[in-house]
Amino acid sequence: MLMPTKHMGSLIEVGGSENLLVVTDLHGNLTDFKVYLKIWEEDYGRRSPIVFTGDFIHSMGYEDGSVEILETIRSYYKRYKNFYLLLGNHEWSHITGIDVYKGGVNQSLSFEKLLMEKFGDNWMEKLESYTRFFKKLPFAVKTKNRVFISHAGPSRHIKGLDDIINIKEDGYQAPAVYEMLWNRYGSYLEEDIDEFLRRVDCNAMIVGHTPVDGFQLIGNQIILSSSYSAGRKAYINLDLNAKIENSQDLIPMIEFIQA
Ligand SMILES: [Mn+2]
Repeated sequence: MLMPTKHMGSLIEVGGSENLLVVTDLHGNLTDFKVYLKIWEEDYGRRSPIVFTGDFIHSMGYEDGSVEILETIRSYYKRYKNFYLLLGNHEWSHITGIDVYKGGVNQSLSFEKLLMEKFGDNWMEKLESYTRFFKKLPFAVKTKNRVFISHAGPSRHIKGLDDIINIKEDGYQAPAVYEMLWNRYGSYLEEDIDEFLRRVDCNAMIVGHTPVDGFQLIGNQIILSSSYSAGRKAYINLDLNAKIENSQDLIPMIEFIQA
């Protein structure tokens, strides 16, 4: 039976028969973004769905391509129905007005300065339009073969899939929202991952958010670094028809890019 893709509140249930490409934190790295776009467009002819799991913006020290990335993903999001984007904590900072810092640098403020440079007097309108766009973004993907994909997390405040679907109901500063965007290993343990997976009816989860050497396994969670990483850069070519019983089953689907 071919399960169609469904959008339900802040959750996308991905069905269909093509592989799903999973790409994590770009952080304004235009070079890497173009590599992933090329893979999607040339290797997969745009037939496969692709998901970017948030933190598109805020450079980590290199030339900041945040605006170029945003302009492209926003137009692709409108044009292609299999081009998925999830919210990250760095986009969230512009929705809530709560600044994010990296190495003592206020990245939310740096983003505003970048918009001033690029757009002059129109920078505030541009920021508002980006913020409206960020507010449209869902929080998670669940695949038909039971893989849960989000920017970060899990959160103990999620009791079931409905709590993901309706996660924005209590505003962007609700604990479930905060933890699904900010939690790292340590604020949850392996048993929390398994409990979360039971609650959302999945067998493995993929997150970005924490820079690792390509990927790292934490029980049934894979932390994936596609651009901003602690070494290699990897994406997942997720076979939606494979049986996924745990995170180990996803490892053969990890692909590395040369960068
Ligand atoms: Mn993040």
